[in-house]
Amino acid sequence: MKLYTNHFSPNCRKIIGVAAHAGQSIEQEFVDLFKGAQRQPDFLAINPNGKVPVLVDGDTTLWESNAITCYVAGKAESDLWPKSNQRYDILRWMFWEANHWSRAVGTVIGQKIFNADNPDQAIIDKGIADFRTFAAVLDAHLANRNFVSGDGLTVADFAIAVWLGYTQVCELPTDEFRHIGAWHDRLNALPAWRELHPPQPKAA
Ligand SMILES: N[C@@H](CCC(=O)N[C@@H](CS)C(=O)NCC(=O)O)C(=O)O
Repeated sequence: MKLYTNHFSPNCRKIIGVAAHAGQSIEQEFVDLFKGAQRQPDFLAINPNGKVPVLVDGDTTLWESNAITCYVAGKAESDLWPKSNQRYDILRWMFWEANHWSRAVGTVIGQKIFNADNPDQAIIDKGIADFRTFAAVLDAHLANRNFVSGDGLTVADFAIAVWLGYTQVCELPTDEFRHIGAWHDRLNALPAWRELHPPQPKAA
């Protein structure tokens, strides 16, 4: 099983965290996004969108990080992707993550990391405003539960929480949301989570 990945990418990091927690070994091939490797013909042949992550496992080629995350947990027969109707609730939060949460934080990452030499403050402000809107939804949801879906950890926790690793570099106002903070502390108790060190701009 090979993951085409980049360590700056939160969408890649959610898969690496899930694989580590589920005990699924996964080979990693670095794709240099800063040098445009994602737009080369050999990469476009496995993902015509020109984006990481991409997973290749035998005859299976998958793009879209949340699909890959479920595939990896499923292959490991992990409770992170339970074989029950809870999957629909998990998918609800994965779609929420893809449509709202990741876009808010991703907007800020785009400026602070990928446009670090010339960031657009108006775009950053919009991303932070959107972050506050959706963080309020997540915070209320987590007020009386330990994890995003059901009673235990699932792929949804990894998919959503990975964006909090960018709190410092993106100056996200996460400390305004105490239930999110408590949930993140629970994740930080997990070795597979702690090993996903948040990336720093220009660090690599
Ligand atoms: N919805 C996709 C988003 C993939 C995505 O935006 N990947 C970014 C890195 S996080 C990327 O490859 N950016 C490079 C580019 O767009 O040129 C997923 O969840 O996999």
